[in-house]
Amino acid sequence: MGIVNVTPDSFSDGGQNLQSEVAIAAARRLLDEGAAIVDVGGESTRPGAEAVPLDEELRRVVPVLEGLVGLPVSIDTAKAEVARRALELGAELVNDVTALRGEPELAGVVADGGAYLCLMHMLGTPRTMQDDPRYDDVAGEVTAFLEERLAFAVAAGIPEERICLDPGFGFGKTPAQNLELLRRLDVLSALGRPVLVGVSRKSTLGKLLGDQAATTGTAAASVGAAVAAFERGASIFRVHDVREHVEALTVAAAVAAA
Ligand code: HH2
Repeated sequence: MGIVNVTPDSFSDGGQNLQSEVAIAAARRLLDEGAAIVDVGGESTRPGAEAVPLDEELRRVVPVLEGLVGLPVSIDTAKAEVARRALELGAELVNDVTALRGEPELAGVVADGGAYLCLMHMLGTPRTMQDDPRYDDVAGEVTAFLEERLAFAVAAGIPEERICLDPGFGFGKTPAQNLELLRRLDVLSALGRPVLVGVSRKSTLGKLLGDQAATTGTAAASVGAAVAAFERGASIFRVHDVREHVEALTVAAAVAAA
């Protein structure tokens, strides 16, 4: 899954794709590099980010979605109306970092549109999530949360076969908690739904490489984390650097299958 952030303030690529023609070209490039789908988002969820009003989010993403009709697209939104417009324009998957807790109507939009859905774990909100997050057992608690959200989504009419689960790296987790969650990803994989991971360029990676003030990580560090996630059952990788991940994961998958 290639990332296309149509925002002024995303943590690693903010402002790059604000013009819709630039975002459309970026999305096409990610697909050429081997992405199976591109995830278009108009609201940053980086730590401390403010919510974006509906009008502004639509203004950012609709022209990009119009330029990608016929191509495999996911919409990264927690807003029912943004998802509805995206599905009308051919998006196949709704990637909701609030796991259907943001807007109750979103579940019906996904069900009625016959779309795929990603449910992600987050502790708190982007504004507050990095204020001293605590867990007794991070892998168990994240898995229990996603199991409950999966049941909620199914009860709202979304077929279970259309739902993937994401532990939400960096969303209310310290670097140590992110690493433990990654090491114990098999606990989430055991639920039997496809696991999506978004570790790409996240600050935990930069901190691991020695910069305690890092807000991003490198492409090579991201690939290392993705391979570790693959080995623990992840099958969908939300990434900025598609070519590097496709190459590395092709090799990791060949080793697993040999
Ligand atoms: N991470 C971000 C945004 N959306 N969706 C899922 N399912 N999983 C993630 O880990 C995830 C996500 C944050 O990364 P990015 O889009 O690069 O930055 P920003 O939120 O600042 O736009």
